[in-house]
Amino acid sequence: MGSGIATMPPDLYRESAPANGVTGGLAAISDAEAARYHEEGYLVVEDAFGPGEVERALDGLTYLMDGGDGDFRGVQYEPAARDRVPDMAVEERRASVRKVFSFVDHDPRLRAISEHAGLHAALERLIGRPPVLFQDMALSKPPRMGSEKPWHQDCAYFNFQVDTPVVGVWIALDEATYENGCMHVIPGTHRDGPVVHFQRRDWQICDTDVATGANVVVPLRPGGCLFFNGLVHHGTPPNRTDSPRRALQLHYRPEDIVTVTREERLAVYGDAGKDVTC
Ligand SMILES: O=C(O)CCC(=O)C(=O)O
Repeated sequence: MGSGIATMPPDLYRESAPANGVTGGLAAISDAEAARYHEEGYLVVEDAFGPGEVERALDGLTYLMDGGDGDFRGVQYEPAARDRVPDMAVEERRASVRKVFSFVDHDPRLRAISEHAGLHAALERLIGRPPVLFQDMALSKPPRMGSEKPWHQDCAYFNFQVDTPVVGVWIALDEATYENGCMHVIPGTHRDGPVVHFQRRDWQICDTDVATGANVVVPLRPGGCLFFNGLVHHGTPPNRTDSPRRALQLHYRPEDIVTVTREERLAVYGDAGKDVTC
């Protein structure tokens, strides 16, 4: 079996043609865009959120990172910085955050974006039923330190029956570029269903199973967002720049779904008894 400290192959994320986006914000999502989402497994919307909404979301994150809510425990730091966090000055501490999670009940500015009426209308169009938020996080790639999130399917992490229509919403809070680790997706892969994941650099699709030739890169300006199917293959390379790359990632599902046990999920997405040469 491979080790969890495998290094990233050099050509895993290509600077291919950027994904086509819808302009005109969330209201511009029509039946044609919804059909494209179902076909390709993703939809890019430029200017989905305004500068004020982005600024309020960043303020909410800063408040939680700085300990503004004494009950909040959802801050995770980059592994390379973790040991030094207690001795860091506030700016360095903020710049070392990798993830902030489960925040909607701790900050009204972040809750507001998760309940945004235009976002919910768009999600209802994509899901076909009213959306229910079930996971909320902010993903930060600190300058030079922010690490790769290897290619994966998000549904490999959720204990839901395979055909559950899960939609991820990835909202850029900084400009997201190829260089600083923006999203990459492989169109249409959701239609092939679940694939086996391996515990390597993370819980991920085997690098040699990734169809890198079909990779699409998703650069976004702040306030732009990516809707993506819970089964579409996606990943992000490391941040190789001197600027942070911060984003919100919210996951929605319909109200009525069938859940499965962890063991049942791993029987579908896990590598037990399968090709362990990855
Ligand atoms: O924002 C990132 O770097 C990766 C997000 C992602 O794909 C995930 O957390 O599932």
